[in-house]
Amino acid sequence: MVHFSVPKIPGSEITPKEAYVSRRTLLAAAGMALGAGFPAGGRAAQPERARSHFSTDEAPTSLGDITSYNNYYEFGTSKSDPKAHAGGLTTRPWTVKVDGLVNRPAEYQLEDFIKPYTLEDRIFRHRCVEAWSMVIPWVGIPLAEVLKRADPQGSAKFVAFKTLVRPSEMRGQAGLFQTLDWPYVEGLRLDEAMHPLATLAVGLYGETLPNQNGAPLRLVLPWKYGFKGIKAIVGIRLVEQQPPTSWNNQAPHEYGFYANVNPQVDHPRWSQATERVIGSGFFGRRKPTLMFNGYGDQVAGLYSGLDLRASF
Ligand SMILES: Nc1nc2c(c(=O)[nH]1)N[C@H]1C(S)=C(S)[C@@H](COP(=O)(O)O)O[C@H]1N2
Ligand SMILES: [Mo]
Repeated sequence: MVHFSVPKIPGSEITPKEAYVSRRTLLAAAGMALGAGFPAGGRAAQPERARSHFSTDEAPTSLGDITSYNNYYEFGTSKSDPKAHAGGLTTRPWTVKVDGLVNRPAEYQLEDFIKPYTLEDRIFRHRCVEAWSMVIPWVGIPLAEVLKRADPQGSAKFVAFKTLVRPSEMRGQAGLFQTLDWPYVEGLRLDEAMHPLATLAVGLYGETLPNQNGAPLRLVLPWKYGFKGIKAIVGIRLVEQQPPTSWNNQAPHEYGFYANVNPQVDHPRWSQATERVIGSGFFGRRKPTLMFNGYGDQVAGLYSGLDLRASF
C-alpha cells in the first residue's frame, strides 16, 4: 500500500545497481521480519510502512538535491564531498552498541537492531545552521523505542551518540588538515531523546539510506539544526552528565548543545531569521524560519523555563 505519493526514482539515477539492490533488500528484510502488512505472495521489495502523523504535507526536496548537497566532514568539508566520496564506505556488517546506564546493554547487528520496529515514512523539514533548508522524506523508527528496549536506569539523564572511525574509508579522518576531532559525537537530554519526533533513520524516499546521508543509521531531529543529526552511528550510550558534542567542542560560542532552531537567536556568521530553500532555483527562494523549525507545538514543552538565548 502506498501511503504518500512521491515520484518513483529509478535506481540507476542514484547508485550503482548492486548498491540499489542491497538497499531494497535491507528494507525488505525489515518488512519480512515484521511479518505483518505483507500482501499475500509478498512484494518483498516494498514492505509496508506506516506514515508518521508528524509528517509535513510540504513537497519533499528532490532526491538529487538531498543526496548531493550535504555536510559530512568525514568525507571532506565541501557540500559536494559526501556524494563524491562516501560511496566507498562499507556499511555491512554494521554493529551498533547500546550501553551505559541501562539494564539491557547490547551490541546488535543493524538488521537485528531495527527488526522489532515498524518502519515509518517521516517527512520532516530540515534546517541547517548555515541557513538553508530542505524537506526530507526519511524512513525511520522512533529513537524512544530503542531507548525503552535498553531500559534506562534512573541515573541516566543524557544520551551520547558517536560515529564510526575508519580513516581507511573516511578520507576526512585521514586528512592533512584537522577539521573536527573524531569520532563525530552528539548528545541529547534523555527527555529530548524520548520525544516521538526524535528519529533514527535507515532510509530515504522509501529506499535504504544513501551513504552521503548517513548510512546505515543516522539521527534526525527536525526541530534542531542539522548538525545534531549525527550520521553513521555505531554507539548510543546513556550517561549522567551532559556529553560533549562535536561542533560545540570546535566553536562553543557558535554552536550550543541544544541547537534548537530559533529565528530570534542569530549565529555569529548567519542570521537565523530566514532560510534559503534548496531546490527552488539558482538564487534560491528565501522564507522565514519558524521557531523550533515549525515543531513548537510538539517540542516547546521540553524547554519551558530554559533561557533559549543562553542555552542556544
Ligand atoms: N558524522 C557526521 N554527521 C553529520 C555531519 C558530519 O560532518 N559528520 N554533518 C551534520 C550537518 S552540519 C548537517 S546539515 C547534516 C547534513 O546531512 P543531511 O542533509 O543528510 O542531513 O548532517 C549532520 N551530520
Ligand atoms: Mo549543518
